[in-house]
Amino acid sequence: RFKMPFLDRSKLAKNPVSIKLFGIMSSKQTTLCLAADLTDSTKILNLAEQVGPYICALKTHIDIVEDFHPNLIQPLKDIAKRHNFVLFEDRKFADIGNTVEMQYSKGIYQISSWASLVTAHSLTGKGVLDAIKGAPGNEERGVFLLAETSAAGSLINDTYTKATLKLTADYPDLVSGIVCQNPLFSDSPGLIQLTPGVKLESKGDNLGQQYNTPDYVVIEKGADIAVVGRGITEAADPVTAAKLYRDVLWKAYEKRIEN
Ligand code: UP6
Repeated sequence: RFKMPFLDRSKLAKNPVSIKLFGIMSSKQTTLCLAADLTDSTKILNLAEQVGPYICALKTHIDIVEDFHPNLIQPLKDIAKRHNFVLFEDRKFADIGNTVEMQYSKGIYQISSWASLVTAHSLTGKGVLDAIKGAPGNEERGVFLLAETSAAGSLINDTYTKATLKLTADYPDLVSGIVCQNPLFSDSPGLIQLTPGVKLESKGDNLGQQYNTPDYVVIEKGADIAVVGRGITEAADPVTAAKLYRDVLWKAYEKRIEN
């Protein structure tokens, strides 16, 4: 678990999006990434606008949007710019490089043209990263590699996790950080630990999601950015919930760097 403040770590980061993220986290005092897992474009835009002040990143699963039209992208980008957060498409690329290059830059979503951040599995090895690195699109791009998941019964084992970290080391300019549940990379403070499966009420769902509380993931498990989806989207008042998660997560971060 890193005790070094984000601003000091940003000086050690090599990926431009992680440098930007560390800056946003410090200036807005938020480590909250909203998982905007909604299937309606207007609802996504409204939520993004309302919680914008409290988040450092907005994570999408763009392929679940039922009324998707490319027109969604510009207003989303405008909101992200106005509220100073990063657009993050959780595509979890996992195919051969050539296919990933097309999935990342082509089709109706053209992810590389708007998402500064994407997730990828390390399963198929370096081809995924080479593809994302070389594909046309935004100059500014970063990848979060999955080294662990929050899912019960996940097939990822220790060898896979370690090999993922090794792969990361070969792409310092491209990889922003790691999606994981434990502090795995104490030797690389420039990387960001992104931890999903976070909820104040840490009871899972009926499809294997496992939750931990904000305090636990930040203080005990070293999360830098916490991903919160249903804890916010399904709250009676999502805006109040987002503010609450932001406050609790930031206090936990301050406590971690103090000790
Ligand atoms: N996510 C996980 N666990 C992982 C990786 N990614 O939950 O190991 C993603 C899910 C979802 C979000 O795809 O978008 O984080 C969690 O949402 P929730 O808070 O509503 O469970």
